[in-house]
Amino acid sequence: SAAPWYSPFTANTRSIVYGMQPRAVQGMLDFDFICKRKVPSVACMVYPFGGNHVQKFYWGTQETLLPVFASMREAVKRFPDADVVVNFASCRSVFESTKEMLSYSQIRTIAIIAEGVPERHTRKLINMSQKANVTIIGPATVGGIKPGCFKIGNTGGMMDNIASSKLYRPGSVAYVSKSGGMSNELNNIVARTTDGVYEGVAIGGDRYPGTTFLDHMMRYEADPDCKMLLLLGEVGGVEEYKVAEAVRAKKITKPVVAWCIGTCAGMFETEVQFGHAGALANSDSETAEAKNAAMRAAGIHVPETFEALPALLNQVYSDLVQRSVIVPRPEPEAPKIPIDYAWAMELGLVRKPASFVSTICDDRGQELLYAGMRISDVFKEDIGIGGVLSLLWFKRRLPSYACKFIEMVLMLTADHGPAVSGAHNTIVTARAGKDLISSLCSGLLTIGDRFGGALDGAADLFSNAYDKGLTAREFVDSMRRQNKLILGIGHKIKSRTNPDLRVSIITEYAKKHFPATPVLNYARDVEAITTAKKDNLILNVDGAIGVLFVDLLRNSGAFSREEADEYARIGTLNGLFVLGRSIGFIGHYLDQKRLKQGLYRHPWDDISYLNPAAVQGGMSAIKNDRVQVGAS
Ligand code: Q5B
Repeated sequence: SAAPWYSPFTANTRSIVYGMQPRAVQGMLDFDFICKRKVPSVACMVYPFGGNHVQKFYWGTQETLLPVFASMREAVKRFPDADVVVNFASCRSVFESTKEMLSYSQIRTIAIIAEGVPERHTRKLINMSQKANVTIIGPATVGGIKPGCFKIGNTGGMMDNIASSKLYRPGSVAYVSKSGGMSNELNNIVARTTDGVYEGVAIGGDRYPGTTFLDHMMRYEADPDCKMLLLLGEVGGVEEYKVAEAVRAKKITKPVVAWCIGTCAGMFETEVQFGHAGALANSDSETAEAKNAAMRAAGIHVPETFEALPALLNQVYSDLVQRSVIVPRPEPEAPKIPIDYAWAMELGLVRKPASFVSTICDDRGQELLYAGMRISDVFKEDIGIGGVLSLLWFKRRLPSYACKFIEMVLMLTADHGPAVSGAHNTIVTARAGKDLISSLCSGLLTIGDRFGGALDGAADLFSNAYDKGLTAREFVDSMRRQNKLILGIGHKIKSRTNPDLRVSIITEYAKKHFPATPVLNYARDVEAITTAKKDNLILNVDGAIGVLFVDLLRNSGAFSREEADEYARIGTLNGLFVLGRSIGFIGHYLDQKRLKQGLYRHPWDDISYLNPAAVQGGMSAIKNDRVQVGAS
């Protein structure tokens, strides 16, 4: 059954929130939850941009979805039980949107939050709402609250505020004020001096509020569950006189406590415009002093000062209790308030082990930090890509010769033509129509012990043999005995007679700038033995970089021996080849795309199709011939 006229908000009230205001909606749902409402007070939202969709909210500690409609028409059609609209439209669009809301007969109450609504618009809306018998609260208001039933938007502030003023259960005192901020103060005072708030409305600070003090006082008078009325007026306007008149005429018979703020205005030599648009006394009768006196004369309980208001409230309340007009109810257990994790963190109330630990880069502050170095300093100090790599890989600045060495490595390894395994795969993948990242990954996945990924292995083998004190000959022999290839030795096309200039460049640089190169020297001794066997068993580019990096880690003074060993162990050095060669692979990908190369298919004449039977029989490969299954 429909709620009585004096009670626009009940525990079953359903509303539509107009505007994308997730914080306000969450506040309303949190309020509902601690009031133990059965269904959320917000049925849906209306947001004209972005189409119909759903938004996620908390219902207590669980999550729930609320529909968002692009039009008011659809919202009212889908939720015919929604009779309240909380209108968050801006002052520019609030007139049109409220007009539309007034055209739906199911809407009985509209709260207008916007400030700065043109007075001519407000007056038109008031006129229309009166004809449609719709209650408008606002404009320029936070709204209102009815404990246990309904909270308009952001009224009451944070949930801890709401809980400390016991707004989760009804009391006996209903108030009306202009200011939303002051209504928070009233919530607090009423909770401390009486059995609590029954309902509170802030009508807004504009000169023409949608509903007046008297409108709400008359509702409270009619509502049997409300036992005591409280009015917080302010300087400017004559609304308080209307309430005084209603009391004098016995239209309001319940005890009223009232105070009109702005009594300090008399201390100023000229008229003072207080915060609200309507808070300016245009005549003596509009001063707070005059209005307080008139209300007192009409029989309203008016304290001498605002500070005396709590005591007076308590006195009037106690009298009602004594006369059994109010029978205090047992205090329910204070509800547990679910608190957002982010907020609890900020308050220092919770902790949790982080899922990730990260120590190299911090993007949270105003400036990005690489291992603690501000990105602006990275450029100011011109540390180059070698410096950036040393920060992000080693978490420290390395001496400039080391940064230069890193940059040389990246430049030397950037490419070695289209024939090498990785570039070949990148090219084939690009020609299969794949994108840059797929083609790059295809090339990178080729890198391993045999191609380009021998740096870590070489560093490990050579430095271990060196540390054990094996002679180069003993090392080579022990590898042969184990039937193992020496990583970092050997090249498909480079040899003693066709030396790899990349190796000469990087080793010459190291000889000149590194404090010492013992592992490189050892590798050179090994190379002398392997090249004596076969001309192409040179210290190759992977091997040279691998052993030189060990020398750098061990002798630069930037790392402890433990750190140096760890970096070699965890795959750092292959990372150098991967990083450098990515430049070339991307180049090959772009080259193929530019050349609009079609799908690659390997030619038959370059594949030996061998008959399995023939292979078993020890016959040699049959080239360029179709294999006959079972043929001998
Ligand atoms: N023998 C590189 O082999 C290659 C031996 C060895 C002892 C060895 C081979 C090898 C270790 C892995 C390594 C990095 C496959 C290479 C790179 C980047 C690149 C690539 C580019 C770029 C070459 C002939 C005889 C046999 C073998 C013996 C060979 N290697 N003995 N230690 N390491 N090296 N990879 O020429 O008695 O006749 O049976 O695996 O360091 O990837 O440009 O292409 O920038 O992109 O095919 O530079 O050395 O020689 O296998 O026919 O062997 O020498 O046991 O002896 P080959 P094979 P035997 S740099």
